[in-house]
Amino acid sequence: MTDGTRPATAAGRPPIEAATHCPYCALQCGMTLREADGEVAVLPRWFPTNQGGLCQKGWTAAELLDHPDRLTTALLRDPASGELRPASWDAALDRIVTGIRTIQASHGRDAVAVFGGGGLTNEKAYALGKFARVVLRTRHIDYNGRFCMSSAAAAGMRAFGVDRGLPFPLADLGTADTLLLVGANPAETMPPLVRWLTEQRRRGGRLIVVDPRVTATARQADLHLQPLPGTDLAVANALLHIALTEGFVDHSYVAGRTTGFDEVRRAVAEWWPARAEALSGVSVADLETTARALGGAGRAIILTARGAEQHAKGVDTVTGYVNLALALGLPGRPGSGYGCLTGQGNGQGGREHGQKADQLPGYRRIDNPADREHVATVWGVPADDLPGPGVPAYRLLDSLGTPDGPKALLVFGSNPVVSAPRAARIEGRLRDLDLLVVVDFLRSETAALADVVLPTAQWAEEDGTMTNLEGRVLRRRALREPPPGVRTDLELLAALATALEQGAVSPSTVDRKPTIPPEPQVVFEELRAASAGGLADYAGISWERIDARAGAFWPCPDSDGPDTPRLFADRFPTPDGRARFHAVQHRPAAEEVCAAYPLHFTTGRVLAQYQSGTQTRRVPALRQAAPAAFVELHPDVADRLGVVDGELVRVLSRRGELVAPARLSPTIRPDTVFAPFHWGGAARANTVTNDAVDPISGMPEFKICAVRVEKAVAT
Ligand SMILES: Nc1nc2c(c(=O)[nH]1)N[C@H]1C(S)=C(S)[C@@H](COP(=O)(O)OP(=O)(O)OC[C@H]3O[C@@H](n4cnc5c(=O)[nH]c(N)nc54)[C@H](O)[C@@H]3O)O[C@H]1N2
Ligand SMILES: Nc1nc2c(c(=O)[nH]1)N[C@H]1C(S)=C(S)[C@@H](COP(=O)(O)OP(=O)(O)OC[C@H]3O[C@@H](n4cnc5c(=O)[nH]c(N)nc54)[C@H](O)[C@@H]3O)O[C@H]1N2
Ligand code: SF4
Ligand SMILES: [Mo]
Repeated sequence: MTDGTRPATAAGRPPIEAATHCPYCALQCGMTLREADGEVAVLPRWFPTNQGGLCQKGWTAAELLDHPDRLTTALLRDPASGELRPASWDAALDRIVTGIRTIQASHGRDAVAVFGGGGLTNEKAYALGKFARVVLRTRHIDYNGRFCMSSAAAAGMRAFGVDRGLPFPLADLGTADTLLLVGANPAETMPPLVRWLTEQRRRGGRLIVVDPRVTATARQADLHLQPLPGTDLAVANALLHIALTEGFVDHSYVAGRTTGFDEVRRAVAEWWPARAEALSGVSVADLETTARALGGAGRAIILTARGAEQHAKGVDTVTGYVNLALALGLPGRPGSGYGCLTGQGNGQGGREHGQKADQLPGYRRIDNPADREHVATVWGVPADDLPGPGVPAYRLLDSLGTPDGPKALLVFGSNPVVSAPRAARIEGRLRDLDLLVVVDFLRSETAALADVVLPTAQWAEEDGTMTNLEGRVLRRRALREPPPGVRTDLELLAALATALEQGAVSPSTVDRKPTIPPEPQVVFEELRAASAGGLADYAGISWERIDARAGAFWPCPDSDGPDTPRLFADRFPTPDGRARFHAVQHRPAAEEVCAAYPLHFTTGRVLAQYQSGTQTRRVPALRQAAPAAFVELHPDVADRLGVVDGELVRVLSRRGELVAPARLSPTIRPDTVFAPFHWGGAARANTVTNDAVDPISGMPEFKICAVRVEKAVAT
C-alpha cells in the first residue's frame, strides 16, 4: 500500500554496491548502485555503450525504490465499495486462481490472456511465455513490444532472416562517414548515445536526420530533412532512385549477396525525386545530397526508429530503407549497415523468448512443427499440448470482454490505459473484463482498473539478464532485498503456476521440476537450452561469461566458441544465405486530413519522462523538468486559432480529444502538431491516436492521424 513502508535497510552497516544497468531504455547504461545508511545512490559506470554517461532518468532511477507510492501489499477490489483495498497474499492468490479456473471452465482456455512488456528481464519474458503456454495453455499472449519494435522486427526478418536491432556494436556509429537517422530523436530518447554522433562528426562524418520537427537531434545534424509525417517510404524510394541513376548501386554485392533486386529497381523507377518532393516536402536538392552522401561514403549507416516505424505501413517503410542499404552494399560491410534503435530496456530480449503471440523461445515460431517439438521437449510436455498462435497486441486488447474475446487478463510490465492507441476504447475493454490482474510496483492507470493488483520487486532488488539494443546480453544485479511482503515477478509466476497446477497434474508428473522456477539463474539455464539452435541462440552464454566480459552478443551457440558482435559478414541467416529485397510502394496514412480534421497529429517523447509515465512522473526532478503534456504547434496555426504560448488547446480526432497547453514552435511544420504520450487523463495523447495497424506487424499508427485544434477556453 502507499504507507511508505521502507524495506529493511543496511543502516549503520558499511556501504554495499551492485554493478548493474539503468532500468529504463534499451541503451542499458552501466551504473553502480551504492547503499549507505539506507540511502541508495546512483553512480555512473563505464560500459561500452554509455562510456560512463547517464541521462537524467538514469541519475534519478533509484528514487522510486523507497517512494511513498510504492506498492507493498496486494490490493483486491472490494465488491461493496468498488475500491481497491489491501489484502493478504493468500486472498489475492485465491481470487486469481479461482477466477482463472472458473473462466476457463466455462469459456475455454483461451478465455484467459496475458500481456507482457519489453522492460521485463529475459528470464521473466521467458517464464511469462512458458506460463501462458504450459500453465494456462492459452494462445493469448502478446506484449507492448508490438507497439514498439514490431515493424522493424518484421522487416528485418523478411530481408535478413533475423531481427537484431543493431547488427553491429553501437561504437560503429562513431566511425561512419555518413549516418542517416530516420524518425529517431536519440538526443532525448538515448542521450548518452549522442557521444557517438559527436565522435562521428569529429572524425569528419556527416549526420543527416529525417524528422518533421527540429528536435535536439536534428539541431546537431549537417542536414535535416523535414518531411510530412507518413512519407518516409516515398523518401526512401526516391533515395534509391537517385542512387541508381547516379551509379551508386553496388552491383557486385547485389548480384552476390541478395535476391529480388530487379523488382525493386522497377518499383523505384517511378519515384523520381520531384514526385517524392511533392508528397513529402523534402526538396530534390536535399534528396540528392542525401543519396550522394550515402552512396559516396566508405562507411555508411542507416538507422530507423519509431518515427518511421509506428505507421500502418511501418514494415514497408523500414523495408524501403533496408532496400536502400542493400543496394548500396552496406549490410555486413565493416562499419556500415542498416539498424533499428530498439526502445525498451529489454526490447530486444523481450521479443526473443516467447512473449509474442506467434513465437517460442530462441525466436522460434509457434506454428512450425520442428520448433514446437524442440521447445516442448525442453518443457517436458507433448508438442500437441502447446497452443497455436494468438493475435497481436492491439487486436488482443480490442477483443477483451467481447463475446468471443478473453474474459481475464494478466498484465506484467505495461500500462496500456495510457500507451495503447485509441486508449479510451481500450480502457472500456479492460473495464468489461471479468478479471483484470495487474502486477506492478506502482499504481499505474491500468492497475487502478484492476480487480487484483500484485506488488512486485523493482530492478535493484532482483538478478537477471537484459539484451540491449546491440543484441548484447548483460547482467542486472540485485543490490538489496525487496520490501517485506513483496515478491519478484518470477516468484509470483512460480506461485501462481503451483497453485493453478494443484489438482491438475497427473500423479506421474507430481515429482517433476516446477514449471516456473522462481530463481532467475535456474530460469536462464533453461532458456539457454530452449534457445539452442534457434535464431537467437543463447546456449553458449552463461551468467559467468557475461560477468567476465562486457556482456555477450547472440547468437552464441557454444560455451567455448565466440559470440557475434557483427552479423552478416559472410552470409545472411536465410535458407540461401542471401538477403531479400522486397518491392514496396508508398501509400497514404490510414486517416488523411480533410476539412473537418485539417492537421496531421504525431506523437513521441521528451527527455525527462519515460513511456506511460508511471515511474518518471513520480520522480520530483523529472516532474520539474517536464511537468505536463503540451501541444507543439506552429505560430501560424496558433495565430489562426487566436492562441498564445501556454494557453490551453483542444486536439480533436474522430476518436476523442486531449487538452493541454500550446507550445509554439516556429520550426515545426505548419501542417503538423505534436504531443508527447507520457500523460494520462485529459492530456492523454492516445485518446486521439488512430488504431489502424500494419497488416504484417500489427504495429499501430501512433505517428499520424488527422486532427483539428481549437482554443480550449473561450475568452
Ligand atoms: N526520454 C525517453 N527516452 C526513451 C523513451 C521514453 O519514453 N522517454 N522510450 C524508449 C522507447 S520504448 C523507445 S521505443 C524509444 C523511442 O525513441 P525515438 O524513436 O527516438 O522516439 P519518438 O519520440 O517516439 O520518435 C522519434 C521522432 O520521430 C518523429 N516523427 C514523428 N512522425 C514521424 C514521421 O512520420 N516520420 C519521421 N521520419 N519522423 C517522425 C518525432 O518528431 C520524434 O522526434 O525511446 C526510448 N527512450
Ligand atoms: N501515442 C503514442 N503511444 C505510444 C508510443 C508513441 O510513440 N506514441 N510508443 C509506444 C511504445 S514504443 C512503447 S514501448 C509503449 C510503452 O508503453 P507501456 O507498455 O505502457 O510501458 P511503460 O510505461 O514502460 O509501462 C510499464 C509498466 O510496468 C511497470 N513495470 C516496470 N518494470 C516492471 C517489471 O519488471 N515488472 C512488472 N511487473 N512491472 C514493471 C511500470 O511501473 C509501468 O507501470 O508505448 C507505446 N505507445
Ligand atoms: S539513456 Fe536510457 S539507459 Fe541510459 S540512463 Fe538514460 S534512460 Fe537509462
Ligand atoms: Mo518502445
